[in-house]
Amino acid sequence: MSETLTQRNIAHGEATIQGLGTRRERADGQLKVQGLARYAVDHPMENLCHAVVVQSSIPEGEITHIDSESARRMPGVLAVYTHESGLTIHPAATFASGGAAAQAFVPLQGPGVRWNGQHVALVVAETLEQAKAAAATIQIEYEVRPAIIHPDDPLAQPRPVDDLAIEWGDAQQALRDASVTVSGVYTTPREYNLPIELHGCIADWRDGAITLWEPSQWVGGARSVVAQWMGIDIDKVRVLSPFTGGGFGSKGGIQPHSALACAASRALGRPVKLVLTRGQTFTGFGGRPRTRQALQLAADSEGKLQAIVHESWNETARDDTHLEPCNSVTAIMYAVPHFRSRHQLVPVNTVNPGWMRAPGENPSSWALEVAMDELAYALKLDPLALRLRNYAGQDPQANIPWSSRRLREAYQAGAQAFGWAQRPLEPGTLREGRQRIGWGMASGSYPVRRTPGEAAIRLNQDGTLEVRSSGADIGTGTYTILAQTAAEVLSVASDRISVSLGDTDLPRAPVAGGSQLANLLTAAVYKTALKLREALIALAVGSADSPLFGARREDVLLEQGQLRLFSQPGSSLSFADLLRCAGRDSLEAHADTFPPDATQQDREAADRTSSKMIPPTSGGYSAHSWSAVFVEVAVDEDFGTVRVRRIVGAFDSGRLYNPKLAESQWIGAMVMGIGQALLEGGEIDDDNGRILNASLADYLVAVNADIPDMTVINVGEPDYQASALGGKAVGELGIVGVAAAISNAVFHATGKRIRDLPITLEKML
Ligand code: MCN
Ligand code: MOS
Repeated sequence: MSETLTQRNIAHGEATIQGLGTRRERADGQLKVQGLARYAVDHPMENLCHAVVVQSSIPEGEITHIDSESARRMPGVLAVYTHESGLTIHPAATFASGGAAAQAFVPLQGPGVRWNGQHVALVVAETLEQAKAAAATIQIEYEVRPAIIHPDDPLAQPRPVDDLAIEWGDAQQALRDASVTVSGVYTTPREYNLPIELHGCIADWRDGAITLWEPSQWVGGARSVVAQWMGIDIDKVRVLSPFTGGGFGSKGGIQPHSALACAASRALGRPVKLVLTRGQTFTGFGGRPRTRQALQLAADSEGKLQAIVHESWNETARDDTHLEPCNSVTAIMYAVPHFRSRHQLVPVNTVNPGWMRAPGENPSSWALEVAMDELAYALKLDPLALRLRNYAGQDPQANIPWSSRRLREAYQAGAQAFGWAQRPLEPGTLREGRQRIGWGMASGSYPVRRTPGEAAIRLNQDGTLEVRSSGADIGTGTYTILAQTAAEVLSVASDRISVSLGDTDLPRAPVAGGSQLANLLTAAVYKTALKLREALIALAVGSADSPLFGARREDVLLEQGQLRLFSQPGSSLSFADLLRCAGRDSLEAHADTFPPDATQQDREAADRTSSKMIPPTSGGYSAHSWSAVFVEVAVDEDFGTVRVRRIVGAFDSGRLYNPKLAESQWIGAMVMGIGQALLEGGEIDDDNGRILNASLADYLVAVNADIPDMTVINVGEPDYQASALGGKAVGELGIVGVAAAISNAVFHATGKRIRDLPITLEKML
């Protein structure tokens, strides 16, 4: 820290505390940019060997022969594993069945192939180069069977999802009676999670126990899956993930390649490193599935919604289930008297799709918010006015009040910052030379989940504090906000507080998924810090050698890392001195946010299974974050290229624990939304199910040059019905609605309605 900065912090007293609500820099930021943060596969290990995965080249059938003889004879090769080599991996419970594995698939347990790019062999060698060279010589023969590549294949067998059948009123009748109706079919392609850090791990089996360095959004879940895969007791598994270079959902459940690393390490008695190549990540795990939504909206002549009818599907794997709940926003966004929605799963020959930032909410708002735009034009109404006219004052599905809904404020603040009032109603009227200009908007939301967790804080002999939790920081800011939480309660400068995360030896935490972790862990740490505070005061007044001995507890105060009496500003005692007077090496507090009647089993389950995730409507209020997104696009008349020129997002995520980090989450998510709208889409060969653009050169994500002027506005206020400290969901909210706002802006520019993502230039011509 520079001299001047230190002096300024001292001069401004509480600036050094940096409690909740402060725009504190990322605590791990310097480590990351200096290369000092150690990622899973960078962990130094003696005697490490390297594994390379071989993937199938057919979408459906059976392996009849694998010729791995020459690979086995190559220099440095330690083993080649196939379905014939007896590497046993047991199935583990998946998220879809309340567990924590991303996929039901366990590799190398049989000759069957269900998708192109399935793991079918593993080569382990002394060096990575040797393993790669050997893997390249493996020859596989298949008996190929007919595959179902596209959900529209007449042989596909859609399965209805009863849990997602939502209905109130008589929507069909209302549709027939309404004066204005619109209908459309809205589709999204396969989209892929492409965090910068590849999926890879180091597995180290020794003496009947395993340690796994694994980039993870949830070490607790990963540990329980590894125990199931290996058929060992959960106490024999430790998973570490102090740093994760992004996941966007794909590291929420541990993926099957990690089972291979664990099993190979056990078989060889050596630590094994296995990293999927970027290409292999497209089929080693799934991103967002293809979705299709047919929507019908009906309104009266005033623009009051009368009915929404919604039919949707998402593709899933043939032997597995990934549910993308396409109606999650459709059912709650607007006040509508008649509603009907049905969702189906369509099994195809693909790796099981998975979570990708706002699974469900993202496609749901894509379709709904474009359809609302279409309805606005049909009614000759401003799209924002239409939304305000149908504002839902309470949750129309659950029929309970919102915990808070500052969506009206988001509309207003966003519209004002954008200059929405200047927008001409007619499409195709704004232009600059050969550029057609368009303005579009959309709303978004994301639920607040309330899963419990635990935390610990330790005061060390030297007066430093350590906050401990197994929860993850995947680039979001967990390290930073947990230090801020403890800093606030204990009145200690946040840089005197270290935070340890991402290790199953630390207190239990649920998945950093569903944008829930910040609320849960700040609450757990807050409670723990209060407990530690009480313990410090008790020690100060109860230790004979303490200058505060004999004082009343309520007269003692914590200030700037010291304890003192209210009445005597000069009477201070540092934490380190307190420990010394009390003859203690350290002092530790534990607390949790489980309900008081939670059993040991409940506590364990929360950290091992997904069945304990608590829905947004528990507790009598419906808790969601809300957003309004406004976009300006320019569409080139000659080339059909669409550029986003500016984007304004206004967000209600309740109270922000660190506005700087929350804003950067919203911005990052809006960037991803721009990629989704204009660039991203898996190209799948309909003959063989191969992903044709499985590389970062061919699968385009938004880069700096695609990103315009961005403005984010916070309209949230503390919401203590939603969470203990008043915050709501942040991480996924920012992507929701962005693609719809861009499509709506494209229509406003050109009069051309694009209902099929991404909005590429050939669709514009
Ligand atoms: N925050 C805040 N105030 C709140 C809530 C959150 O200031 N009321 C800030 C904090 O800095 C917190 C961050 O926002 O660390 C995210 O908090 P939260 O919304 O609780 O999300 P999680 O911590 O559960 O993180 C997971 C979430 C998800 S589900 C995806 S997907 C996603 C996302 O975070 N993936 C990401 N953001 C990501 N950001 C990065 N860099 N990389 C990913 O893979
Ligand atoms: Mo986020 S897709 O819920 O990990």
